[in-house]
Amino acid sequence: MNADRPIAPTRIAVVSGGVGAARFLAGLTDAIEHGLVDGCREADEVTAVVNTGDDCTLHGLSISPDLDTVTYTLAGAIDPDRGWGLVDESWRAMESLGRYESVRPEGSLAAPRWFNLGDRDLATHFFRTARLAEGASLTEVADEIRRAWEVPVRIVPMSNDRLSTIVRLTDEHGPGVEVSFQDYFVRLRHSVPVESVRFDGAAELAPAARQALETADAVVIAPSNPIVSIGPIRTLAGVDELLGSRRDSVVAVSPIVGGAALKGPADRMLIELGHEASVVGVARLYAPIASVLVVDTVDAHLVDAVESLGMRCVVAPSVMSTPERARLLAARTIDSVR
Ligand code: FO1
Repeated sequence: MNADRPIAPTRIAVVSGGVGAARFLAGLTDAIEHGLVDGCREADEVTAVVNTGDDCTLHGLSISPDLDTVTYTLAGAIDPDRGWGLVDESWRAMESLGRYESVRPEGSLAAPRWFNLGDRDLATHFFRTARLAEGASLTEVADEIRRAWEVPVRIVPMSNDRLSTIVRLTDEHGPGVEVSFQDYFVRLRHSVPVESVRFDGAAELAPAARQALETADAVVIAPSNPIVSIGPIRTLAGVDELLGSRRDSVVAVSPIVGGAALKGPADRMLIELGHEASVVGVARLYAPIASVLVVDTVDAHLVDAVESLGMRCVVAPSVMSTPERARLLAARTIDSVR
């Protein structure tokens, strides 16, 4: 099968980062199974277009955290507490790497242990790395991996090319210090102030991603970090123009609830980069590409402020603390643009 040409027509495309998007997609699958999504009967009519700006190479392995988080979540295999990696994981390979720390020469990056790869998770990175080395595209490999996990939702990377999210730290870390996204997020525990974010690499929107965004009846921007999860996808040539041209059928779900991010550093990052950590700040970022913003009930008092920016504001419980809440949020979100 050519993974660049999905067989089932895409009814719904979901522009996705990691954990928040994965939970939304699980809710959407559930909503479709419960018959709550008009005109959509099977989960294979959904395509997730996934951020790969967080991808990294460690131990020589090609690691795509957001693709894996979406796949494992939809397979029901994610560790529910961490939100990443596999449930019932063991860490013997990571522990065994400790043996080499004492002999690692100064300056060598071999045997890093700050990024935790579980024993079972490693199999996914082995497979991805080997298939890419055989010449397969990331689109093909992502499709093979989701089929191996029997996930019906189509999962496509935003690009087959490498585009790396680079975080510039404020000057207290030294002038102009830049780190990779995973360095910032995991090694530095996203606890350091950020000066700016840029995306490095000449990457194009993957054909399967373009097809999904062009042909879907509705496009959802998942509740993911607008800067470092949705930002890399939007930076690809033509994406904002494409979404802007079909803005009436694009809905965004705010990842900010009551002025705070539910997970990760989105709230702090928005402020550090000169935006507002509120649904109004999110609306300013998404108004050019989406006609509707879904906000949580705690933000109901900000409906007028959002609507003054030219977006319709839908209020719904948006904290996906149970599968039922995720299902209802997904159904309500799709309903708002159909
Ligand atoms: N997140 C962490 O906070 N610590 C880790 O050691 C870590 C390892 C890891 C391994 C594989 C994987 O797919 C994800 C992993 N993550 C880890 C999560 C990842 O850094 C983030 O989910 C995203 O990149 C942000 O969306």
